[in-house]
Amino acid sequence: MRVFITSGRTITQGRELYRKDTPAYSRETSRCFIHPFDLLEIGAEEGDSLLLSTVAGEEVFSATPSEDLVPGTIFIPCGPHANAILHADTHGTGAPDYKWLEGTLARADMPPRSGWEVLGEQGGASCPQVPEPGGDESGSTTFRDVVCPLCGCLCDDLVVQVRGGIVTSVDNACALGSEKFLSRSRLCTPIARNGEAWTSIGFFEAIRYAAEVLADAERPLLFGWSGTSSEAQCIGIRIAEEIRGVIDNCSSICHGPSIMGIQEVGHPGCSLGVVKNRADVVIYWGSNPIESHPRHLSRYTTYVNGRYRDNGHQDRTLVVVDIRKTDTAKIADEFLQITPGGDYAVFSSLRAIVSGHADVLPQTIAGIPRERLIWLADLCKNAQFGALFTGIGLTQSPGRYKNVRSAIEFVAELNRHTKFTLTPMRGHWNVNGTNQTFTYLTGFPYGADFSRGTPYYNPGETTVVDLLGRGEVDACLIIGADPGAHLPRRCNEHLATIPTIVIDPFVSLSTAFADVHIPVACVGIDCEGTGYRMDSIPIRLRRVLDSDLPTDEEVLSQILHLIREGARSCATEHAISRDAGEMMPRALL
Ligand SMILES: Nc1nc2c(c(=O)[nH]1)N[C@H]1C(S)=C(S)[C@@H](COP(=O)(O)OP(=O)(O)OC[C@H]3O[C@@H](n4cnc5c(=O)[nH]c(N)nc54)[C@H](O)[C@@H]3O)O[C@H]1N2
Ligand SMILES: Nc1nc2c(c(=O)[nH]1)N[C@H]1C(S)=C(S)[C@@H](COP(=O)(O)OP(=O)(O)OC[C@H]3O[C@@H](n4cnc5c(=O)[nH]c(N)nc54)[C@H](O)[C@@H]3O)O[C@H]1N2
Ligand code: SF4
Ligand SMILES: [Mo]
Repeated sequence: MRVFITSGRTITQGRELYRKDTPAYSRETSRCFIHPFDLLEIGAEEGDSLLLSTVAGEEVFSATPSEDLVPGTIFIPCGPHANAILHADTHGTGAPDYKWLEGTLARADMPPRSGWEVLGEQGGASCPQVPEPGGDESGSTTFRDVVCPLCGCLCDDLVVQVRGGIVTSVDNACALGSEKFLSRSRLCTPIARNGEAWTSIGFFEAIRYAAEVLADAERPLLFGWSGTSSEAQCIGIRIAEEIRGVIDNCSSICHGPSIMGIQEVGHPGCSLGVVKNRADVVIYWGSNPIESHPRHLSRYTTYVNGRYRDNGHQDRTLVVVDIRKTDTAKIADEFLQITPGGDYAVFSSLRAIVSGHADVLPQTIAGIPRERLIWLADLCKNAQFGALFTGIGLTQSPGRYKNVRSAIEFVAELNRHTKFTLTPMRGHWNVNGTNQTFTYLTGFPYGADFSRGTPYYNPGETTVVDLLGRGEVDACLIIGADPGAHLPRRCNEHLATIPTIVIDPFVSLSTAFADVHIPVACVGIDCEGTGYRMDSIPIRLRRVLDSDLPTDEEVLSQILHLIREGARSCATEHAISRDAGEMMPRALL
């Protein structure tokens, strides 16, 4: 049976983000949501194994019936299973077809594989079990006004309880944020891979190896940065400049196309505080905040009272546009179900309506009746203050940056009549920070290539999926991202063949491809750092735990220092010593 395959966030997938080494994570990322009619057609039931095949490969999933989908459509929670069947073509934009794949569906006999098994086939090796951190039983401390280092909402009202060196409870956070604070999947010493086995090594050795590998590479790539502080990002950019490498961040696969749209037609943005105080019309388009930014509605939009909105959601109209009836769609005042990839046509139609040309439109546009669009255009035009929030349903589907460009042009048209703004629903807590620091230091928001000595930027060429997909990179540093879980298989297959260094406080699926994994203090939990909220407001993250681990800033500074010292020994000629070396004294780092 032929099917259309799309992928995205679920609450369970988000809760397990910091436990990707557990069976619970693999169980969630190997589910596929499917309409009951489709299950009936192939004679399968809930929990049965289904084989999805595409041009890139095949993978087994477990069936979960869902009437939120249109028949013929499959939804997969994002992770290693979805990406095992995804090709690495970005159509010159940097963002792969996460939301738009065609394939076939059949029944299967074998159960779904674990994440490690999927990556094993791509050349990875599963990480050793990490010890449970045990703390002393010293008294408990309560930290208030703690900032959550998970999503672009950067909620700053958490209350965190610490006892015996571990976080024991988190109040006010959503399920995603709490689980990050509570996760125990942490490494405490660097590990180096030796075939299928892992050895603990010292920090100094690990850092020296990283410096040597990067200095020796012809086409090194430094990727990630959304999960770390802006201070660390700035040091990363200096390393890239020093080694004439490419530095890219998660934007390229995420809201990079939003930035491309903004580069063409500008950004009618505002702070979230303005939305909270003024907005009477709120639209989420290709975005499902109930599962991706769970407190967005209660802190900034629909459910919160504002200075000019005394009665929270009674004063506001909530509209959702999506291809599925998501949990956000279910609580909306109006839900418009659009056919996949239909956004450009719908924004163009809305612009036509607002500028007085409704008569030229056909009866239905991308599955939405013309009358409904006339209603939506009127609602927006008559708003006192409107806020349009755009998700990656727009940037990872056909049209990409043109969808966002068209959305901005619609908002510009509305601003002839009223006040309307547009804000991309930025994903990671500091992905916006990457765009701030990258633009400030290189002139470009992501994908900055220093091979010519001066920065060069071309999405689709100097972006992570394209560089790895083409097999162009000969060494990679991964920090604050997890390609093992989140990039198309072809990219990981290439990572498996080159020296790869992972800097991450947690065990990640990218550990599977690491020659060396350097654990660090986690920003917002073990150390401070600056992050930029989705509306570009910088917020200082706090520290709640004492940690002996070096910070990202310290490890990167040391790598930069060694590179500048000319630490060009032949990393390729002699393998690094596997003896557990001394941990680097803090003062030296
Ligand atoms: N639980 C959880 N939360 C997260 C993350 C996580 O991994 N897990 N990651 C964070 C990150 S990195 C990001 S970028 C954000 C993303 O947050 P969202 O933007 O909410 O991400 P998705 O759920 O991937 O996609 C949003 C919606 O796009 C819809 N969609 C698919 N195709 C189309 C289309 O053609 N048109 C339209 N209009 N809609 C379409 C999907 O049905 C989906 O509901 O979430 C952040 N929060
Ligand atoms: N199939 C499918 N795949 C997708 C998507 C999809 O919709 N469908 N969405 C895509 C999108 S939008 C994105 S942004 C990517 C997700 O992008 P990724 O960046 O891969 O997302 P995470 O798994 O959250 O990775 C963040 C990493 O940062 C680490 N980290 C946390 N705190 C710190 C810290 O203080 N320091 C350091 N050094 N590291 C830290 C975490 O342990 C984790 O390994 O996935 C993409 N992949
Ligand atoms: S909404 Fe985002 S920032 Fe706020 S608590 Fe949840 S994960 Fe953390
Ligand atoms: Mo993202």
